[in-house]
Amino acid sequence: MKKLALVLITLLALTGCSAAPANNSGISKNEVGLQLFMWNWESVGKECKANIGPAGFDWVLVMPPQNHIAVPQWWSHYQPVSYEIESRLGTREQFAKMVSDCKSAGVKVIADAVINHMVGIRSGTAWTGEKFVKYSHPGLYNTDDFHPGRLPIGNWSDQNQIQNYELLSLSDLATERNNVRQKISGYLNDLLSLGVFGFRIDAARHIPAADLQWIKAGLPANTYFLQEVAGDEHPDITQYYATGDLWEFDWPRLMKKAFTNNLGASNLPKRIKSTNLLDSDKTVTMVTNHDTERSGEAINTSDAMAQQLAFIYTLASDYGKPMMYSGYAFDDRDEAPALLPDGRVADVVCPTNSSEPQTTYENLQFTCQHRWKAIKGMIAWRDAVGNTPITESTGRAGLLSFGRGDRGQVAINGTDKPVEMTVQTKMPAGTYTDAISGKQIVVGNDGKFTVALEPKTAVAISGN
Ligand code: LAG
Ligand code: CA
Repeated sequence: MKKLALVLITLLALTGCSAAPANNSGISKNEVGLQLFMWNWESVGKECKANIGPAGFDWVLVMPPQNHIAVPQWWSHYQPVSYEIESRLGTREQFAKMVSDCKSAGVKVIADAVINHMVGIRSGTAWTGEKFVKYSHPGLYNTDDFHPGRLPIGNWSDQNQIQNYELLSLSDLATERNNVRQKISGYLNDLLSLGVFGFRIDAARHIPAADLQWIKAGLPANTYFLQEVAGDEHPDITQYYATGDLWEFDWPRLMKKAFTNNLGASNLPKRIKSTNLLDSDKTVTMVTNHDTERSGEAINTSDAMAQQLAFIYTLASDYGKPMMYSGYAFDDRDEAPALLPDGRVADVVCPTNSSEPQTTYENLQFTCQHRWKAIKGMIAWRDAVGNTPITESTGRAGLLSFGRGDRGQVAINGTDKPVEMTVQTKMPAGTYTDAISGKQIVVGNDGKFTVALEPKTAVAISGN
Protein backbone atom coordinates (compact mmCIF):
# COMPACT_ATOMS: atom_id res chain seq x y z
CA MET A 1 0.00 0.00 0.00
CA LYS A 2 2.75 2.34 1.06
CA LYS A 3 4.69 1.63 -2.06
CA LEU A 4 1.62 2.19 -4.21
CA ALA A 5 0.96 5.52 -2.54
CA LEU A 6 4.52 6.57 -3.17
CA VAL A 7 4.31 5.63 -6.81
CA LEU A 8 1.08 7.56 -7.12
CA ILE A 9 2.51 10.63 -5.47
CA THR A 10 5.54 10.53 -7.73
CA LEU A 11 3.29 10.14 -10.73
CA LEU A 12 1.11 13.04 -9.74
CA ALA A 13 4.19 15.16 -9.24
CA LEU A 14 5.50 14.13 -12.64
CA THR A 15 2.34 14.57 -14.63
CA GLY A 16 0.92 17.46 -12.67
CA CYS A 17 -2.59 16.14 -13.10
CA SER A 18 -4.85 13.68 -11.37
CA ALA A 19 -6.15 11.83 -14.40
CA ALA A 20 -2.92 9.89 -14.57
CA PRO A 21 -2.97 7.30 -17.32
CA ALA A 22 -1.55 3.85 -16.74
CA ASN A 23 1.06 4.27 -14.09
CA ASN A 24 4.54 3.14 -14.97
CA SER A 25 4.66 0.20 -12.65
CA GLY A 26 1.53 -1.56 -13.73
CA ILE A 27 -1.47 -1.65 -15.97
CA SER A 28 -4.77 -0.07 -15.06
CA LYS A 29 -8.25 -1.49 -15.31
CA ASN A 30 -9.03 0.63 -18.32
CA GLU A 31 -6.18 -0.84 -20.26
CA VAL A 32 -6.97 -3.80 -22.46
CA GLY A 33 -4.43 -6.44 -23.39
CA LEU A 34 -4.12 -9.08 -26.09
CA GLN A 35 -2.23 -12.36 -26.17
CA LEU A 36 -0.88 -13.05 -29.64
CA PHE A 37 -0.13 -16.75 -29.73
CA MET A 38 2.53 -17.89 -32.22
CA TRP A 39 2.64 -14.58 -34.08
CA ASN A 40 6.11 -13.87 -35.44
CA TRP A 41 7.71 -10.52 -34.60
CA GLU A 42 7.21 -8.98 -38.01
CA SER A 43 3.52 -9.86 -38.05
CA VAL A 44 3.06 -8.44 -34.53
CA GLY A 45 4.74 -5.15 -35.45
CA LYS A 46 2.64 -4.72 -38.58
CA GLU A 47 -0.58 -5.64 -36.80
CA CYS A 48 0.16 -3.23 -33.94
CA LYS A 49 0.22 -0.39 -36.45
CA ALA A 50 -2.60 -1.56 -38.71
CA ASN A 51 -5.19 -2.81 -36.24
CA ILE A 52 -4.14 -3.39 -32.63
CA GLY A 53 -3.20 0.19 -31.79
CA PRO A 54 -6.10 1.72 -33.75
CA ALA A 55 -8.58 -0.65 -32.02
CA GLY A 56 -7.50 0.75 -28.66
CA PHE A 57 -5.53 -2.15 -27.22
CA ASP A 58 -2.93 -1.00 -24.70
CA TRP A 59 -0.63 -4.00 -24.48
CA VAL A 60 0.20 -7.24 -26.20
CA LEU A 61 1.64 -10.42 -24.75
CA VAL A 62 4.05 -12.07 -27.17
CA MET A 63 5.76 -15.47 -27.24
CA PRO A 64 9.00 -16.33 -25.40
CA PRO A 65 11.71 -14.67 -27.53
CA GLN A 66 14.76 -16.69 -26.49
CA ASN A 67 16.70 -19.44 -28.27
CA HIS A 68 14.89 -22.77 -27.97
CA ILE A 69 15.02 -26.46 -28.82
CA ALA A 70 14.61 -27.12 -32.53
CA VAL A 71 11.45 -29.23 -32.73
CA PRO A 72 8.41 -28.41 -34.86
CA GLN A 73 5.80 -28.22 -32.05
CA TRP A 74 4.67 -24.76 -30.83
CA TRP A 75 5.93 -25.58 -27.36
CA SER A 76 9.56 -25.62 -28.48
CA HIS A 77 9.52 -21.96 -27.31
CA TYR A 78 8.88 -23.13 -23.74
CA GLN A 79 12.20 -25.01 -23.68
CA PRO A 80 14.99 -22.41 -23.60
CA VAL A 81 18.49 -23.43 -24.57
CA SER A 82 20.06 -20.00 -23.99
CA TYR A 83 18.94 -16.42 -23.45
CA GLU A 84 20.02 -15.26 -26.86
CA ILE A 85 17.08 -13.36 -28.35
CA GLU A 86 16.92 -15.39 -31.48
CA SER A 87 14.13 -17.79 -32.41
CA ARG A 88 12.05 -19.07 -35.28
CA LEU A 89 9.69 -16.16 -34.50
CA GLY A 90 12.41 -13.69 -35.43
CA THR A 91 15.84 -12.25 -34.78
CA ARG A 92 16.90 -9.85 -32.05
CA GLU A 93 16.66 -6.98 -34.56
CA GLN A 94 13.17 -8.02 -35.60
CA PHE A 95 12.14 -8.26 -31.96
CA ALA A 96 13.45 -4.76 -31.25
CA LYS A 97 11.70 -3.38 -34.32
CA MET A 98 8.43 -5.00 -33.28
CA VAL A 99 8.65 -3.39 -29.83
CA SER A 100 9.26 0.03 -31.33
CA ASP A 101 6.53 -0.40 -33.98
CA CYS A 102 4.05 -1.35 -31.28
CA LYS A 103 5.14 1.49 -29.05
CA SER A 104 4.64 3.99 -31.83
CA ALA A 105 1.10 2.61 -32.17
CA GLY A 106 0.52 3.14 -28.43
CA VAL A 107 0.88 -0.55 -27.58
CA LYS A 108 3.18 -1.86 -24.86
CA VAL A 109 4.86 -5.24 -25.24
CA ILE A 110 4.94 -7.88 -22.52
CA ALA A 111 7.35 -10.73 -23.27
CA ASP A 112 6.77 -14.26 -22.09
CA ALA A 113 9.70 -15.12 -19.78
CA VAL A 114 10.45 -18.82 -19.35
CA ILE A 115 12.68 -18.76 -16.26
CA ASN A 116 11.62 -21.74 -14.17
CA HIS A 117 13.36 -24.27 -16.35
CA MET A 118 15.42 -24.99 -19.43
CA VAL A 119 14.93 -28.10 -21.59
CA GLY A 120 13.05 -31.34 -21.06
CA ILE A 121 14.96 -33.55 -23.47
CA ARG A 122 18.34 -35.19 -22.82
CA SER A 123 20.14 -33.58 -25.70
CA GLY A 124 19.42 -31.96 -29.01
CA THR A 125 20.03 -29.00 -31.25
CA ALA A 126 19.02 -25.43 -30.55
CA TRP A 127 17.32 -23.15 -33.04
CA THR A 128 20.66 -21.34 -33.42
CA GLY A 129 22.33 -24.63 -34.37
CA GLU A 130 24.33 -25.31 -31.24
CA LYS A 131 24.13 -28.73 -29.59
CA PHE A 132 22.97 -28.95 -26.00
CA VAL A 133 22.75 -31.49 -23.20
CA LYS A 134 20.18 -31.31 -20.40
CA TYR A 135 21.59 -29.61 -17.23
CA SER A 136 24.52 -28.10 -19.09
CA HIS A 137 24.43 -24.82 -21.00
CA PRO A 138 28.05 -23.66 -21.28
CA GLY A 139 28.62 -20.04 -20.33
CA LEU A 140 25.19 -19.90 -18.70
CA TYR A 141 24.30 -22.81 -16.40
CA ASN A 142 25.98 -25.99 -15.27
CA THR A 143 24.67 -28.98 -13.27
CA ASP A 144 24.86 -27.12 -9.93
CA ASP A 145 22.42 -24.55 -11.20
CA PHE A 146 19.59 -27.08 -11.34
CA HIS A 147 17.66 -28.64 -8.49
CA PRO A 148 19.29 -31.96 -7.67
CA GLY A 149 16.28 -34.25 -7.23
CA ARG A 150 15.50 -34.30 -10.95
CA LEU A 151 12.23 -36.05 -10.35
CA PRO A 152 8.98 -35.14 -12.07
CA ILE A 153 6.40 -33.42 -9.86
CA GLY A 154 4.31 -36.29 -8.54
CA ASN A 155 2.33 -34.84 -5.66
CA TRP A 156 0.55 -31.66 -6.72
CA SER A 157 -0.30 -30.67 -3.17
CA ASP A 158 3.32 -30.69 -2.01
CA GLN A 159 4.78 -27.22 -2.39
CA ASN A 160 8.33 -28.53 -2.24
CA GLN A 161 7.69 -30.81 -5.19
CA ILE A 162 5.83 -28.14 -7.14
CA GLN A 163 8.71 -25.70 -6.79
CA ASN A 164 11.82 -27.86 -6.72
CA TYR A 165 10.96 -30.89 -8.83
CA GLU A 166 10.63 -30.98 -12.59
CA LEU A 167 7.49 -29.66 -14.27
CA LEU A 168 6.93 -31.95 -17.30
CA SER A 169 10.50 -33.25 -16.87
CA LEU A 170 11.91 -29.80 -17.64
CA SER A 171 15.29 -29.18 -15.96
CA ASP A 172 14.38 -27.09 -12.90
CA LEU A 173 16.53 -24.03 -12.27
CA ALA A 174 17.79 -23.53 -8.72
CA THR A 175 16.37 -20.01 -8.57
CA GLU A 176 17.67 -19.63 -5.00
CA ARG A 177 21.25 -19.60 -6.32
CA ASN A 178 22.94 -16.30 -7.00
CA ASN A 179 24.30 -17.36 -10.37
CA VAL A 180 20.82 -18.35 -11.55
CA ARG A 181 19.15 -15.20 -10.27
CA GLN A 182 21.77 -13.01 -11.86
CA LYS A 183 21.53 -14.77 -15.20
CA ILE A 184 17.73 -14.43 -15.17
CA SER A 185 17.86 -10.76 -14.17
CA GLY A 186 20.48 -10.23 -16.88
CA TYR A 187 18.20 -11.77 -19.50
CA LEU A 188 15.20 -9.73 -18.41
CA ASN A 189 17.27 -6.54 -18.30
CA ASP A 190 18.41 -7.27 -21.84
CA LEU A 191 14.78 -7.48 -22.98
CA LEU A 192 13.98 -4.27 -21.10
CA SER A 193 16.82 -2.57 -22.99
CA LEU A 194 14.92 -3.42 -26.18
CA GLY A 195 11.90 -1.57 -24.83
CA VAL A 196 9.57 -4.19 -23.41
CA PHE A 197 7.24 -3.02 -20.67
CA GLY A 198 7.25 -6.18 -18.60
CA PHE A 199 6.99 -9.93 -18.50
CA ARG A 200 4.63 -12.83 -18.28
CA ILE A 201 6.32 -15.07 -15.76
CA ASP A 202 5.80 -18.55 -17.13
CA ALA A 203 5.18 -21.28 -14.53
CA ALA A 204 5.39 -18.72 -11.71
CA ARG A 205 3.83 -21.08 -9.20
CA HIS A 206 6.81 -23.38 -9.73
CA ILE A 207 9.19 -20.60 -8.62
CA PRO A 208 9.18 -19.62 -4.92
CA ALA A 209 7.66 -16.15 -4.45
CA ALA A 210 10.80 -15.08 -2.56
CA ASP A 211 12.98 -15.95 -5.56
CA LEU A 212 10.80 -13.88 -7.85
CA GLN A 213 11.11 -10.96 -5.44
CA TRP A 214 14.87 -11.25 -5.59
CA ILE A 215 14.89 -11.48 -9.38
CA LYS A 216 12.61 -8.48 -9.62
CA ALA A 217 14.86 -6.52 -7.30
CA GLY A 218 17.54 -6.80 -9.99
CA LEU A 219 15.32 -4.94 -12.48
CA PRO A 220 14.23 -1.30 -12.75
CA ALA A 221 11.61 -0.59 -10.08
CA ASN A 222 8.76 -0.02 -12.52
CA THR A 223 9.08 -3.36 -14.34
CA TYR A 224 5.74 -5.12 -14.72
CA PHE A 225 5.23 -8.83 -13.93
CA LEU A 226 2.14 -10.78 -14.93
CA GLN A 227 2.50 -14.12 -13.20
CA GLU A 228 1.11 -17.42 -14.30
CA VAL A 229 -0.01 -19.15 -11.14
CA ALA A 230 -2.54 -21.81 -12.11
CA GLY A 231 -4.12 -23.98 -9.43
CA ASP A 232 -5.59 -22.68 -6.23
CA GLU A 233 -4.03 -24.13 -3.14
CA HIS A 234 -0.30 -24.61 -3.36
CA PRO A 235 1.50 -22.34 -3.05
CA ASP A 236 -0.71 -19.68 -1.50
CA ILE A 237 -1.31 -17.59 -4.58
CA THR A 238 -1.52 -14.27 -2.72
CA GLN A 239 2.23 -14.55 -1.95
CA TYR A 240 2.70 -13.40 -5.53
CA TYR A 241 0.83 -10.12 -5.15
CA ALA A 242 4.09 -8.55 -4.00
CA THR A 243 5.69 -9.00 -7.42
CA GLY A 244 2.81 -8.18 -9.70
CA ASP A 245 -0.50 -9.23 -11.19
CA LEU A 246 -1.95 -12.70 -11.63
CA TRP A 247 -4.38 -14.37 -13.96
CA GLU A 248 -7.68 -15.54 -12.49
CA PHE A 249 -8.01 -19.08 -13.84
CA ASP A 250 -11.60 -19.40 -12.61
CA TRP A 251 -12.61 -16.71 -15.09
CA PRO A 252 -12.33 -18.83 -18.26
CA ARG A 253 -14.26 -21.61 -16.51
CA LEU A 254 -17.01 -19.19 -15.50
CA MET A 255 -17.20 -17.88 -19.05
CA LYS A 256 -17.44 -21.37 -20.49
CA LYS A 257 -20.26 -22.36 -18.15
CA ALA A 258 -22.17 -19.21 -18.90
CA PHE A 259 -21.87 -19.00 -22.66
CA THR A 260 -21.68 -22.56 -23.94
CA ASN A 261 -24.59 -23.71 -21.83
CA ASN A 262 -27.74 -22.63 -23.63
CA LEU A 263 -29.32 -21.21 -20.47
CA GLY A 264 -26.20 -20.45 -18.44
CA ALA A 265 -25.78 -16.72 -19.06
CA SER A 266 -28.40 -15.54 -16.60
CA ASN A 267 -26.67 -17.27 -13.69
CA LEU A 268 -23.29 -15.73 -14.37
CA PRO A 269 -23.46 -12.83 -11.88
CA LYS A 270 -24.59 -15.22 -9.14
CA ARG A 271 -21.80 -17.66 -9.93
CA ILE A 272 -19.22 -14.90 -9.96
CA LYS A 273 -20.39 -13.74 -6.55
CA SER A 274 -20.08 -17.21 -5.08
CA THR A 275 -16.62 -17.85 -6.56
CA ASN A 276 -13.66 -16.88 -4.45
CA LEU A 277 -11.87 -14.69 -6.98
CA LEU A 278 -8.53 -12.93 -6.54
CA ASP A 279 -8.29 -9.19 -5.79
CA SER A 280 -9.79 -7.38 -8.75
CA ASP A 281 -6.94 -4.86 -8.86
CA LYS A 282 -4.27 -7.56 -9.02
CA THR A 283 -5.98 -9.68 -11.62
CA VAL A 284 -5.94 -10.09 -15.35
CA THR A 285 -9.06 -11.72 -16.75
CA MET A 286 -9.00 -13.87 -19.83
CA VAL A 287 -11.53 -15.82 -21.85
CA THR A 288 -8.75 -18.22 -22.75
CA ASN A 289 -5.01 -18.50 -23.18
CA HIS A 290 -3.03 -20.99 -25.27
CA ASP A 291 -3.15 -23.65 -22.54
CA THR A 292 -6.81 -23.45 -21.55
CA GLU A 293 -8.02 -23.45 -25.17
CA ARG A 294 -6.22 -26.77 -25.49
CA SER A 295 -7.22 -28.27 -22.15
CA GLY A 296 -10.95 -27.83 -22.67
CA GLU A 297 -11.30 -25.49 -19.67
CA ALA A 298 -12.10 -22.51 -21.87
CA ILE A 299 -14.20 -21.61 -24.88
CA ASN A 300 -12.22 -21.89 -28.09
CA THR A 301 -13.01 -20.94 -31.68
CA SER A 302 -14.95 -24.15 -32.31
CA ASP A 303 -17.74 -22.01 -30.82
CA ALA A 304 -16.60 -18.57 -31.92
CA MET A 305 -19.97 -16.91 -31.22
CA ALA A 306 -19.83 -18.10 -27.61
CA GLN A 307 -16.24 -16.97 -27.36
CA GLN A 308 -17.26 -13.55 -28.62
CA LEU A 309 -19.95 -13.25 -25.93
CA ALA A 310 -17.31 -14.11 -23.33
CA PHE A 311 -14.98 -11.41 -24.71
CA ILE A 312 -17.86 -8.95 -24.59
CA TYR A 313 -18.71 -9.87 -21.02
CA THR A 314 -15.06 -9.71 -19.91
CA LEU A 315 -14.70 -6.23 -21.40
CA ALA A 316 -18.01 -5.11 -19.90
CA SER A 317 -17.23 -6.36 -16.41
CA ASP A 318 -15.83 -4.16 -13.65
CA TYR A 319 -13.75 -7.06 -12.34
CA GLY A 320 -10.11 -7.33 -13.31
CA LYS A 321 -7.96 -6.09 -16.18
CA PRO A 322 -9.09 -7.77 -19.39
CA MET A 323 -6.83 -9.65 -21.78
CA MET A 324 -8.18 -10.79 -25.16
CA TYR A 325 -6.74 -13.72 -27.09
CA SER A 326 -5.77 -14.27 -30.72
CA GLY A 327 -4.42 -17.66 -31.80
CA TYR A 328 -5.03 -20.28 -34.47
CA ALA A 329 -7.37 -23.21 -35.04
CA PHE A 330 -5.92 -26.68 -34.44
CA ASP A 331 -6.84 -30.35 -34.63
CA ASP A 332 -3.68 -31.51 -32.89
CA ARG A 333 -2.86 -29.68 -29.63
CA ASP A 334 0.89 -29.78 -30.30
CA GLU A 335 0.98 -28.58 -33.88
CA ALA A 336 2.51 -25.21 -34.75
CA PRO A 337 1.05 -22.95 -37.46
CA ALA A 338 2.65 -22.91 -40.93
CA LEU A 339 6.45 -23.03 -40.94
CA LEU A 340 8.67 -21.89 -43.79
CA PRO A 341 11.12 -24.40 -45.36
CA ASP A 342 13.92 -22.99 -43.16
CA GLY A 343 11.86 -23.59 -40.01
CA ARG A 344 10.81 -20.02 -39.33
CA VAL A 345 7.19 -19.37 -38.39
CA ALA A 346 5.40 -17.97 -41.46
CA ASP A 347 3.74 -14.55 -41.39
CA VAL A 348 0.20 -14.43 -40.05
CA VAL A 349 -2.64 -14.40 -42.55
CA CYS A 350 -5.99 -13.45 -41.00
CA PRO A 351 -9.33 -14.77 -42.36
CA THR A 352 -10.72 -12.77 -45.29
CA ASN A 353 -13.65 -11.61 -43.23
CA SER A 354 -11.83 -11.00 -39.98
CA SER A 355 -14.31 -8.54 -38.48
CA GLU A 356 -16.78 -11.26 -37.44
CA PRO A 357 -16.47 -14.68 -35.80
CA GLN A 358 -16.62 -17.51 -38.37
CA THR A 359 -18.63 -20.71 -38.01
CA THR A 360 -15.62 -22.80 -38.98
CA TYR A 361 -11.90 -22.24 -39.26
CA GLU A 362 -9.50 -24.39 -41.22
CA ASN A 363 -6.93 -26.34 -39.30
CA LEU A 364 -3.97 -24.08 -38.38
CA GLN A 365 -5.66 -20.96 -39.71
CA PHE A 366 -4.98 -17.85 -37.60
CA THR A 367 -8.27 -16.72 -36.11
CA CYS A 368 -7.53 -13.02 -35.44
CA GLN A 369 -10.24 -12.48 -32.84
CA HIS A 370 -8.79 -9.07 -31.98
CA ARG A 371 -10.13 -7.79 -35.31
CA TRP A 372 -13.75 -8.60 -34.47
CA LYS A 373 -15.71 -5.40 -34.50
CA ALA A 374 -17.48 -6.41 -31.29
CA ILE A 375 -14.17 -6.35 -29.43
CA LYS A 376 -13.16 -3.03 -30.92
CA GLY A 377 -16.56 -1.58 -30.00
CA MET A 378 -16.40 -2.91 -26.46
CA ILE A 379 -12.94 -1.45 -25.86
CA ALA A 380 -14.40 1.96 -26.63
CA TRP A 381 -17.44 1.15 -24.47
CA ARG A 382 -15.18 0.20 -21.56
CA ASP A 383 -13.39 3.54 -21.85
CA ALA A 384 -16.73 5.34 -21.89
CA VAL A 385 -18.10 3.72 -18.71
CA GLY A 386 -14.80 4.17 -16.87
CA ASN A 387 -14.76 2.95 -13.29
CA THR A 388 -18.50 3.06 -12.67
CA PRO A 389 -19.32 -0.22 -10.90
CA ILE A 390 -21.81 -2.81 -12.14
CA THR A 391 -25.41 -2.23 -11.12
CA GLU A 392 -28.77 -3.82 -11.71
CA SER A 393 -27.94 -7.25 -12.95
CA THR A 394 -31.00 -9.09 -14.22
CA GLY A 395 -31.35 -12.31 -16.07
CA ARG A 396 -33.85 -14.97 -17.03
CA ALA A 397 -33.53 -18.16 -19.01
CA GLY A 398 -30.22 -17.52 -20.74
CA LEU A 399 -30.61 -13.77 -21.04
CA LEU A 400 -28.55 -11.29 -19.06
CA SER A 401 -28.47 -7.56 -18.70
CA PHE A 402 -26.49 -5.25 -16.47
CA GLY A 403 -25.58 -1.60 -16.21
CA ARG A 404 -22.59 0.47 -15.23
CA GLY A 405 -24.61 3.02 -13.28
CA ASP A 406 -25.98 5.68 -15.61
CA ARG A 407 -22.95 5.32 -17.88
CA GLY A 408 -23.79 2.22 -19.83
CA GLN A 409 -25.84 -0.93 -20.29
CA VAL A 410 -25.25 -4.34 -21.82
CA ALA A 411 -27.83 -6.92 -22.89
CA ILE A 412 -26.80 -10.46 -23.81
CA ASN A 413 -28.77 -13.25 -25.46
CA GLY A 414 -26.87 -16.37 -24.44
CA THR A 415 -29.43 -18.75 -25.95
CA ASP A 416 -29.62 -20.44 -29.35
CA LYS A 417 -32.83 -18.62 -30.24
CA PRO A 418 -33.63 -15.09 -31.34
CA VAL A 419 -35.33 -13.07 -28.59
CA GLU A 420 -36.77 -9.67 -27.99
CA MET A 421 -35.44 -8.19 -24.76
CA THR A 422 -36.79 -5.25 -22.81
CA VAL A 423 -34.10 -3.83 -20.60
CA GLN A 424 -34.35 -1.45 -17.66
CA THR A 425 -31.42 0.96 -17.54
CA LYS A 426 -30.42 3.88 -15.33
CA MET A 427 -29.54 5.88 -18.40
CA PRO A 428 -31.09 9.16 -19.49
CA ALA A 429 -33.70 8.94 -22.26
CA GLY A 430 -32.24 9.33 -25.71
CA THR A 431 -30.92 7.61 -28.81
CA TYR A 432 -27.73 5.62 -28.39
CA THR A 433 -25.50 3.70 -30.76
CA ASP A 434 -24.85 0.03 -30.07
CA ALA A 435 -21.08 -0.33 -29.62
CA ILE A 436 -21.20 -3.76 -31.24
CA SER A 437 -23.43 -3.46 -34.33
CA GLY A 438 -23.66 0.29 -34.76
CA LYS A 439 -27.46 0.17 -34.73
CA GLN A 440 -29.55 2.78 -32.94
CA ILE A 441 -31.14 2.03 -29.58
CA VAL A 442 -33.77 4.27 -28.07
CA VAL A 443 -34.02 4.58 -24.30
CA GLY A 444 -37.43 5.87 -23.26
CA ASN A 445 -38.38 8.23 -20.44
CA ASP A 446 -38.84 5.18 -18.21
CA GLY A 447 -35.17 4.24 -18.81
CA LYS A 448 -36.14 1.16 -20.82
CA PHE A 449 -35.19 -0.03 -24.26
CA THR A 450 -36.38 -2.97 -26.32
CA VAL A 451 -34.12 -4.79 -28.71
CA ALA A 452 -34.29 -7.86 -30.96
CA LEU A 453 -31.27 -10.07 -30.42
CA GLU A 454 -30.13 -12.91 -32.68
CA PRO A 455 -28.83 -16.08 -30.97
CA LYS A 456 -25.59 -15.50 -29.03
CA THR A 457 -25.41 -11.78 -29.66
CA ALA A 458 -25.34 -8.71 -27.45
CA VAL A 459 -25.82 -4.96 -27.49
CA ALA A 460 -23.96 -2.36 -25.44
CA ILE A 461 -24.70 1.33 -25.13
CA SER A 462 -22.91 4.07 -23.26
CA GLY A 463 -23.34 7.74 -22.52
CA ASN A 464 -21.10 10.25 -24.20
C1 LAG B 1 3.39 -22.94 -18.95
N1 LAG B 1 2.95 -22.18 -18.02
O1 LAG B 1 3.27 -22.35 -16.79
C2 LAG B 1 3.01 -22.72 -20.36
O2 LAG B 1 1.88 -21.84 -20.45
C3 LAG B 1 2.75 -24.04 -20.98
O3 LAG B 1 2.27 -23.89 -22.29
C4 LAG B 1 4.05 -24.84 -20.95
O4 LAG B 1 3.86 -26.16 -21.48
C5 LAG B 1 4.52 -25.03 -19.52
N2 LAG B 1 4.19 -23.96 -18.63
C6 LAG B 1 6.04 -25.16 -19.50
O5 LAG B 1 6.67 -23.93 -19.83
C7 LAG B 1 4.13 -26.30 -22.87
C8 LAG B 1 3.31 -27.43 -23.44
C9 LAG B 1 3.84 -28.77 -22.99
C10 LAG B 1 5.34 -28.88 -23.31
C11 LAG B 1 6.04 -27.75 -22.57
C12 LAG B 1 7.54 -27.74 -22.81
O6 LAG B 1 1.95 -27.29 -23.05
O7 LAG B 1 3.15 -29.80 -23.70
O8 LAG B 1 5.82 -30.15 -22.85
O9 LAG B 1 5.53 -26.48 -23.06
O10 LAG B 1 7.84 -27.57 -24.16
C13 LAG B 1 6.42 -30.99 -23.84
C14 LAG B 1 5.74 -32.34 -23.89
C15 LAG B 1 5.89 -33.05 -22.53
C16 LAG B 1 7.39 -33.18 -22.19
C17 LAG B 1 8.04 -31.79 -22.22
C18 LAG B 1 9.54 -31.86 -21.99
O11 LAG B 1 4.34 -32.18 -24.17
O12 LAG B 1 5.32 -34.35 -22.62
O13 LAG B 1 7.54 -33.73 -20.87
O14 LAG B 1 7.80 -31.17 -23.50
O15 LAG B 1 10.20 -32.47 -23.06
CA1 CA C 1 11.06 -24.55 -9.96
